[in-house]
Amino acid sequence: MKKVVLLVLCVGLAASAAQAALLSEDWETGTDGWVDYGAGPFAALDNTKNTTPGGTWSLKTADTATNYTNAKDWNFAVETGKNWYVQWEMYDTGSSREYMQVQSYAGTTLQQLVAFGTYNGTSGGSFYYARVAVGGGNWMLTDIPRTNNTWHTFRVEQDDATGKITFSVDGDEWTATTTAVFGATKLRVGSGLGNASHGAYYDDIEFGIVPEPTVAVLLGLGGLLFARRRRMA
Ligand SMILES: [Ca+2]
Repeated sequence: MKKVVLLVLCVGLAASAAQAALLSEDWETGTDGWVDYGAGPFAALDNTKNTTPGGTWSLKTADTATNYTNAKDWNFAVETGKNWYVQWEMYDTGSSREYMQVQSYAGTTLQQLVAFGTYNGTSGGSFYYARVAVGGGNWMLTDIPRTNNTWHTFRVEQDDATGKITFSVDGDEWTATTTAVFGATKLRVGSGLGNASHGAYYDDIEFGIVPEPTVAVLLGLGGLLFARRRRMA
């Protein structure tokens, strides 16, 4: 019995480590580790909107029509696991193009690019857009209603077993599939394209790995055994 509990607890610990976010950013201590994309204008810290409890700062993309700049990149040291998720808060002011991008490169070859946010709808467009650039539908209009000038919780999650990608805003889900399932090598905050001079605010970004179902089940089992042992003690 003891051995089983120990084994399950060990697996549980491993799963906890796997669950840990690879990246967590609330912009309260600067932009260390992030790299500006392009030649400017650049996204910059801003204290007029913020969603972090007790915090001050969010990242604001510049109001601009300039392409191929105005985004911040996080480069992962190695390609992440394929069961990734990314969650963030975004406050859109009526942009034509503002979104989060999960990019995957093999050397200089783009293997995949998944994006979610506003696209081709100045001051509106009624719904958010999702992109699966490789092995999917490229830009797709979701059925998730778009509302500007307020914070929303965006999330994208990839299931590596099925190729299903779940996009959601405040829990309202829309799904797509891809045949090109890869881990991330880069996270890009912002479209890097003109936003019709309506920049967006980004805050509380988290990127991590969803534990495999078997590990999650063992985790639950570990919890049950632990509870049982506590009762027995
Ligand atoms: Ca913040």
